[in-house]
Amino acid sequence: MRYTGLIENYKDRLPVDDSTRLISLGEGNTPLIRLENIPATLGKDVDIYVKYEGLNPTGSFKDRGMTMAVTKAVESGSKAIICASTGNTSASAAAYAARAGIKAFVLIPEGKIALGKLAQAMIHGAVIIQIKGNFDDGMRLVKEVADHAPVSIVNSINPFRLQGQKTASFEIIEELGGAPDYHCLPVGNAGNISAHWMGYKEYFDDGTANTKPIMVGYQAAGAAPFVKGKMVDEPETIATAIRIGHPQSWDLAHTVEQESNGWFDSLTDEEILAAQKLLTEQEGVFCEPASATSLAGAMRDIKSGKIPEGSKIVCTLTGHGLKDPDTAIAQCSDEMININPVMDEVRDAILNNM
Ligand code: AN7
Repeated sequence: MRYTGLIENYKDRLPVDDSTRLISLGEGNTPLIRLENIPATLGKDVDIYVKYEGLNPTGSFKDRGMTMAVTKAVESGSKAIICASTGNTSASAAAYAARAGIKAFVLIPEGKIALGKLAQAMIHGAVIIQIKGNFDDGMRLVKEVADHAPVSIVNSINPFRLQGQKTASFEIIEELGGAPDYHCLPVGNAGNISAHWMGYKEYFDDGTANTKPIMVGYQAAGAAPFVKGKMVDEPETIATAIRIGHPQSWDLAHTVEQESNGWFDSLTDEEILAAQKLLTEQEGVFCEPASATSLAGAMRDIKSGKIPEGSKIVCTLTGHGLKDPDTAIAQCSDEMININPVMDEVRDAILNNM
């Protein structure tokens, strides 16, 4: 049967009925790829899978939440949606609004969103409002303006977002035949880690899965409120997707930590970029910097033994590497070989680099 998106696939577990017009681009059903080369380099006997959410229609996990949020906005008669965004939410909102035939307004931090995401928001016809401030400023403004203009907020404070995003856990349990031992995610607002936990609990409570994973959230060192135990006013990281200092799902995320016996930790920008490159070079999987935070953290905790040998680990790769071409190219720019257009020089380039 033709796959037509996660709402259709899980309609018994989502707040829709037969009369709901579904706004879908075929999101969900993303690959769960078993790493074949990286585990050996860690010198540990572990089974690592990456859930490649970059293969959603707009290239990030946001589409899982956006299909639900926009479906419900349209159902309630809304003609416009609004979000603050570090990039991916704006790309997703723009695309789903286009699909629905409604307007999208997106507030983005000036100069701090990756090129691919900006291109997406622009080409889909969103109204782009750049602010001289960061994501947290944008989020504050969105909450304020929603009381003064006819717009539906589609940030993850919209509960339908988390409903859609919980389906990633359903897919993982179905593919693995049970929950993993550990599930590692990059954390910004902490909506996604909270949504995943909802999904795991739902399948556990109805007996579809016999266990629940330990949830581990990794942040960028310059934007790590959950590690510091307090809000961060000037968040800074190369992983612009998670350049967030005032997470919206603060309480939910702490509940996840307690209920799952999990933890939060942080990674430097160098560690994040190294994991991104390792994954591209060793496994052929290209994710954006923020996404590599999950793998970087998992590798560190596997090496130290905090995540024990014998574990089955899922790392969510939240967004596609093509979202941020500038950072990818900057990492590799000295590796290019420049030659004259003659065969000898091509041959030498090959033989010198075998
Ligand atoms: C690639 O687009 O907040 O912890 O405005 O784009 O659920 O916030 C993006 C977040 C991880 C963090 N990885 O997820 C936005 C935005 C990527 C992301 C996160 C984001 P949450």
